[in-house]
Amino acid sequence: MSRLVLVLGDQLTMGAGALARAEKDRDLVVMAEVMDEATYVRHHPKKIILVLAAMRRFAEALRADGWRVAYTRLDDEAGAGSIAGELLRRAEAEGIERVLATRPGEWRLRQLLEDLPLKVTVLPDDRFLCPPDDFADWARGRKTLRMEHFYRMMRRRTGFLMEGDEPAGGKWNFDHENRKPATDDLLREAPPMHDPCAVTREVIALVKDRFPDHFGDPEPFWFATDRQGALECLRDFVKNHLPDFGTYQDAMLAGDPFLHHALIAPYLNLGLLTPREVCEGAQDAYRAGDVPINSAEGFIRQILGWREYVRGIYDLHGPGYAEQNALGHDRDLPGFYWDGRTDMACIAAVVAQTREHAYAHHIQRLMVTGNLALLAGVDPAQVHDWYLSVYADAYEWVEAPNTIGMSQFADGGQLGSKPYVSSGAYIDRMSDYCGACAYRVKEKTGARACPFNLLYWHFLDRHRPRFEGNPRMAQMYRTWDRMDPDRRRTVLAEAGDWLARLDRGEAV
Ligand code: FAD
Ligand code: DLZ
Ligand code: SF4
Repeated sequence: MSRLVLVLGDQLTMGAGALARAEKDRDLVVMAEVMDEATYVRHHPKKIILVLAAMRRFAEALRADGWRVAYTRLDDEAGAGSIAGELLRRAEAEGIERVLATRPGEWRLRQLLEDLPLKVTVLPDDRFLCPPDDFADWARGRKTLRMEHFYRMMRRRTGFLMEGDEPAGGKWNFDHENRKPATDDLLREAPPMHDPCAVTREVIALVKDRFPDHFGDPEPFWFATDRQGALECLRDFVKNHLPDFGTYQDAMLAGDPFLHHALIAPYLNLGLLTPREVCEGAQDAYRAGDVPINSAEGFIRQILGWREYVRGIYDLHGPGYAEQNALGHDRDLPGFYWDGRTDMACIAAVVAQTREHAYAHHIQRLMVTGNLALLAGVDPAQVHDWYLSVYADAYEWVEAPNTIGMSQFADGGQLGSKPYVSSGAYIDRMSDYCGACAYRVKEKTGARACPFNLLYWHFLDRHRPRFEGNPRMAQMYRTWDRMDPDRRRTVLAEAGDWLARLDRGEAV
């Protein structure tokens, strides 16, 4: 008997999940561009273009491979507008009631498949290197679920960067070598920018027409939209940037949004690249002597460690992950996260490149926009909504643990042992933003004092009962307590004034 084979927009991997179990000669692949998925948050136009163009090109590749594909475009009048509606419509039209699906990334869609009045078989998403049950086994009985422990288990289990039972290079983690600021370097290769193909150009026109008021520039559009293009990006990264990836991983430059980052998260998350082949690419380059261990290890840790770990945390937690608010923060997200209008040069730069490219690298997300939202006490649900909307690689399973857990400490510390907060000194050390800023990073009080300097102490002071017993934060509280009481009062009063101006919508 025939089955409908659901392929979602982020399941574009040949031979994976449901496609591995389906049969070309009797099953019908269902793919659908639907308004529900395009608007459950107000995605950046570049992300919508990327997903829809990649879906269309994947459908072409499936057909070329001999599959029958029922494809619905966003502007098809018969389209039902939702994944459930499309499955029901196709089931009725074809007289088929059985559905094969790959487990969706998000709880929202997992629930939708469960509720469907059809016979749905959900298969595991076998593109991940750690299946959910194995993560649950690893987590069972542990007091804390630290990424580093998970990562070592994954290194042993997969054999990546292992020499027998020992880690390559004699250490599991080379992070202490990976803290250098970058200098402007005209010789640094720019990442590959792909000219849109005819299919992509058609999607660009559609998205410009349908989502004119979503935050972000649809053009110039430069992402790859098929597997071939994604593989080219991976090869380019391994050759031109991986050797310096580790060393400059935490660096930020106003004039270069990309530095030595891989820019592959959108492709990994769509399924155009698999985590295994990406790790193999990095490992091969290390073994060939083209890439030093600090970079190979640092990069593989992001994929084999962090990416698999956040997936495991999201699955383990269950629905509602993004509703946590352990610190009770309730301030509205400032308007400058959307319009970039602020005197803070670092925030303005990150928002501008986010609008232009739907991209910011990890330290910009964590230590600039994330840091400020946490210090200012912004409602984590609104912060989550922003990150899920504005980046081309954003999907809840990966974005929410990074935002709610790592960046906003809204999970109460399940993911990190201390909050990622810093004063302006960290941003100054790792970037060139401060030189051009209206605020003064060296000033701790006064009208032009860097807001990060004021808010840092305000955060520590208002959350003292929760954090002062944390051994990793003891030094921060000692420094605060040694400060002259008058100065402490001034810092807190000025931080309060700054926040009040923010709340009144004044320019800050
Ligand atoms: P690189 O810096 O070159 O890293 C290589 C790869 O490692 C990435 O492509 C990614 O697949 C993986 N990786 C690195 N760090 C992480 C991490 N912390 N969690 C999971 N995978 C990681 N990543 C997403 O893929 N989608 C998101 O929606 C997302 N939201 C984030 C929100 C916040 C607040 C923060 C702090 C981080 C978020 N990240 C997210 C993680 C990380 O910032 C991005 O994966 C990375 O910036 C993507 O750019 P890149 O491909 O150039 O990565
Ligand atoms: C992100 C996205 C967008 C913008 N559009 C579609 C779509 O039209 N059809 C579809 O099948 N998937 C889309 N997606 C990806 C889904 O939102 C994604 O599968 C879920 O978020 C689960 O991770
Ligand atoms: Fe950002 Fe402060 Fe530096 Fe300005 S001075 S760029 S606000 S860290």
